[in-house]
Amino acid sequence: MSALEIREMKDGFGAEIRGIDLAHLSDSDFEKVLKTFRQQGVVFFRDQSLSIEDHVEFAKRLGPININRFFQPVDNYPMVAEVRKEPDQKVNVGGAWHTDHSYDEVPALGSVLVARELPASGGDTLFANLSLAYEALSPGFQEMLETLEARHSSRHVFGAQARYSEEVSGRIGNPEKAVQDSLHPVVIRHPDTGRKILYVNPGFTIGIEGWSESESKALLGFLYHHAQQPQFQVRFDWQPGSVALWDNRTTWHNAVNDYPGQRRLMHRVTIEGTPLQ
Ligand SMILES: O=C(O)CCC(=O)C(=O)O
Ligand SMILES: [Fe+2]
Repeated sequence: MSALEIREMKDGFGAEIRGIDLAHLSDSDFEKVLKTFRQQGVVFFRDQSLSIEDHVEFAKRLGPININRFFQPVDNYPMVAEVRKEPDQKVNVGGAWHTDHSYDEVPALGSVLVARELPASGGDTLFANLSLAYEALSPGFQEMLETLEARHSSRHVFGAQARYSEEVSGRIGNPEKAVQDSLHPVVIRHPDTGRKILYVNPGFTIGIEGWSESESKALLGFLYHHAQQPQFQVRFDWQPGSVALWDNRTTWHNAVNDYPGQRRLMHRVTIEGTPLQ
């Protein structure tokens, strides 16, 4: 008998899964984790003791690994990205609402983030559910959004002209690889569940295709304001042994930067996605 226990955090968004060891997960428990993950968009685990190898092995059960071209990897583990903030560093990685990899033609499915070193307090991560945000809009407005496409880019964040790498103390590299833009529908369907998702984000979306800059700004500004409402969010307080698995299509995330003078170190493994529809 499995002791797996699922505690939903908000109706339809976010769940803590207890009573399992991710390093020794049976196939039937893995299926339950996968099902919950697809329904909830983000799932959390407590009290794990994953080695770096265990972390990679768990992520591989979800799909092929995507090696992020901008993040510094952990020494000898190219598949594991370091999300590090040192005590003297002011800006953190991911400290504003965004969706990882939306600048790619085929954006990553999601990531498994493992806490390695935490500040005494603070350093939570916020997640927003973009299906809930979409579903709260009026039908006529939803219909209009479904006719649109948006352009996404990595240049303004990871490119040579961007100041982000400097701000995060050189923890981001390879600016010459920040040359891809991609075009995605403003409303996508989740590849596994078919549920509709509002797929624009403040980090990487640069405009609505065919619209002027001011028109784009007005619409995106409204959508961001709408999606950032607390009823679409959950907040995760990291403890030693905590692990998060999020879906990049359904969710945004935002790493709260409220622990000045302290170190925070996370390990991230990212999983390849499938083409968006
Ligand atoms: O450090 C975190 O909580 C998340 C940082 C982030 O944006 C990421 O790992 O993609
Ligand atoms: Fe991120």
